[in-house]
Amino acid sequence: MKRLLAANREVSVADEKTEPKPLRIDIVSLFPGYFQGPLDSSILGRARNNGLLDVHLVDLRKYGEGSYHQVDDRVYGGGPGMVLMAEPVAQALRDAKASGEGKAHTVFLSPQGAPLTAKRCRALAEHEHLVLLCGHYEGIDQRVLDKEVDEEISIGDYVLTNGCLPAIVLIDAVARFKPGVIGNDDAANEDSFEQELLDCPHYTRPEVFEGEKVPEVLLEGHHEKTAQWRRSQAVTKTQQQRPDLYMRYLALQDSGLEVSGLAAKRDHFGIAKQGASAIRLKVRKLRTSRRFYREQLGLPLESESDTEVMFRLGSQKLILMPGLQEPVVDSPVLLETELTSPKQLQKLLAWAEKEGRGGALPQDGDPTGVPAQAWFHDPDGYLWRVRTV
Ligand code: 9WO
Repeated sequence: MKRLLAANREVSVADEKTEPKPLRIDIVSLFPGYFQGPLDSSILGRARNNGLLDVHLVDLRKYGEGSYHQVDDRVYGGGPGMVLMAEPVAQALRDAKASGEGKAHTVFLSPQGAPLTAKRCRALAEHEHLVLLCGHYEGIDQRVLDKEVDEEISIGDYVLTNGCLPAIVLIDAVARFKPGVIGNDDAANEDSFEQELLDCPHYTRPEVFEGEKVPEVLLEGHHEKTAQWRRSQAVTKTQQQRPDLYMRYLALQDSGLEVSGLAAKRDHFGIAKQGASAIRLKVRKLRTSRRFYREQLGLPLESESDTEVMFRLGSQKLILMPGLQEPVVDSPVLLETELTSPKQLQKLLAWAEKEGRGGALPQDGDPTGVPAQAWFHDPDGYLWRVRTV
């Protein structure tokens, strides 16, 4: 890391033209004091010292009306609480936008915003000037938002007392995508979220801590085996902790050429796409499963007896048989089917979300539209991905 930094500095002295332009960030808020610690410390502090980040604080209070510098007023239509007035916010934003050289991109941090993701951070890092608007009280007059804000972003589904902490979170997450900020230019790209998986566990000295050893594979110095182990740890962790991300990961690596333990397991059982003519699933109660697959999923029944129920699943047969004692925990299969109507998907989705067994999947084309894809664990724990046609 040290060597890289030194090298960067040398380059910038030797050839000023190749020096990257700093990302200018203007933060418009009522509490400039919020930003002191986080932006001065650690990696963000260093990025500012190295000229990679150029942060300016804009005190909204200075744009207030009258001798009290009033910035808020009561909300039209009644109800408790105060709202930031359009005029001071508009003036502050316009000044902030004009303070940079290039075109500014203005972001309002709010619980009503679109989720902050790695993808969004990467896109934000491409701008040369960001203006971040931090709200306070119950919100901001909508008219100034409509006029002056390019994008409304949320860092999560909770309400805070103001938008300053979200702005800090955004700056931190975006800065990591600026080459040079985290030393290694590739580090942000290698990050787990870019690969749709959570991180694997890490270990350092000593080899034994309170009786717990570092996993053997990490001590062997075998790079390929280490990479494989990390990968499979990441997959398992993602599956257990974030089934939503896990489903996205499966969806994205549809080609199924993974060598991880899980993909191998999936292969072994045969997923709908991969050749096997029949998939056999042990279930706890034949009747219950039959009803779920028949009614909730609308699978066509092929044949049935006291000991077996056979459905058609695409070009394959899905054969249910009794014998499962407990629901499966890490589903060994990914089953897929197409639903006949958006209504059916909605019903399934409502059930899955209520039971905490699944959710909607992002659409390729239109992320805002009615969901056309969902995932869930069926009553026996088997993993499904369903879509409408
Ligand atoms: C306050 C409030 C009080 C009663 C009923 C509803 C209410 N909503 C709000 C509210 O949303 N206040 C916000 C406070 C106004 C904008 C700035 N504030 C804020 C931003 N809180 N939380 C965020 C935020 C921003 C980005 N990601 C997550 C949360």
